[in-house]
Amino acid sequence: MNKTVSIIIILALVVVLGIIFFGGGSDSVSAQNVEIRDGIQYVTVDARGGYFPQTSNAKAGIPTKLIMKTSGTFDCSSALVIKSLNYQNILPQNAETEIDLGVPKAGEPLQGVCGMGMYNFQVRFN
Ligand SMILES: [Cu+2]
Repeated sequence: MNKTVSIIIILALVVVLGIIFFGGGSDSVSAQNVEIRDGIQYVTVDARGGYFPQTSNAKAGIPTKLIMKTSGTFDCSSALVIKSLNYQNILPQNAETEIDLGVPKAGEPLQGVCGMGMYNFQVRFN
């Protein structure tokens, strides 16, 4: 009897922990690619067959750099256009390309598109 009770308690704990981890995880999907190091905010976007995550949430009012990460990127997501920065570049196939975003203002999201306008991503600043 005691064994059964402890098994049930362990199972319940596993379920609760799972909800905490996975529930919290899905909520912070776009926050995982944003980090602040030495007062500089880095937003990392993967470019390969599109841009991931498609929407990132970052803080406004902090010097910010966009890191475009390619790995074996042979498709047109390597042809990056950011109109608001007058930025147009072919990203190397395997690299982390740093793009200075200055100090973004709240409510002015950054939009990136591929050269063909097929894939896009945005970084929101709050
Ligand atoms: Cu494209």
